[in-house]
Amino acid sequence: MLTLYTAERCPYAARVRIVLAEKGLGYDAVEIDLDDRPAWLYEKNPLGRVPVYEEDEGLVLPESRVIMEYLEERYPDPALRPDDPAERALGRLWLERFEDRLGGAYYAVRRGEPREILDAKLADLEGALEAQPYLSGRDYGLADAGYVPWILRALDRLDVELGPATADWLDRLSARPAVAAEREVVAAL
Ligand SMILES: N[C@@H](CCC(=O)N[C@@H](CS)C(=O)NCC(=O)O)C(=O)O
Repeated sequence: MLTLYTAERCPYAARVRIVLAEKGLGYDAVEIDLDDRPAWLYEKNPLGRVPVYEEDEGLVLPESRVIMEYLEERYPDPALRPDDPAERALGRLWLERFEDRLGGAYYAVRRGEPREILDAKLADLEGALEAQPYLSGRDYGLADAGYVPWILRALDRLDVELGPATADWLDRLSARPAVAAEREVVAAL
């Protein structure tokens, strides 16, 4: 049995929900009220953050990227990493540089700061997706799952405009049930 301590509004948790759905893994979702977090959450993650992934056998993992990569290694089929080592590395780089390439600018706008930096980051994303269909290259994978939750929330809450290549990427991702389910979560927030 798998459990995910999660919050619908949390894009980091959304990354993990997408990967679990892509892998066809059933799990118990424990929704955490982020404004009134239970004390026991700190026993599972001393930082008190979601997501936290737990297996009945005892494994408890916080940190969305660590969870995504664990799920990929533990349940390699269907693969969410390209076969090509260079594309794998580029996918990892997208996740490693997430704060710089999107997250930092997104949260700055959420805090009420000017949106120029976010617009510039979205322009960079557009440039990358003009050159290749998915973030790591030819195939959909962890990097796409790792960015799309913020794109969905930026569209819904920050009224951003996507360039044509990013909009096409989002359409392709949204055709996947795992991402379509997250679109519904965001629409209902
Ligand atoms: N680095 C963490 C970030 C997780 C995170 O920031 N989660 C937010 C909700 S989206 C949270 O739990 N915030 C509560 C807090 O920071 O105290 C990850 O990748 O999982």
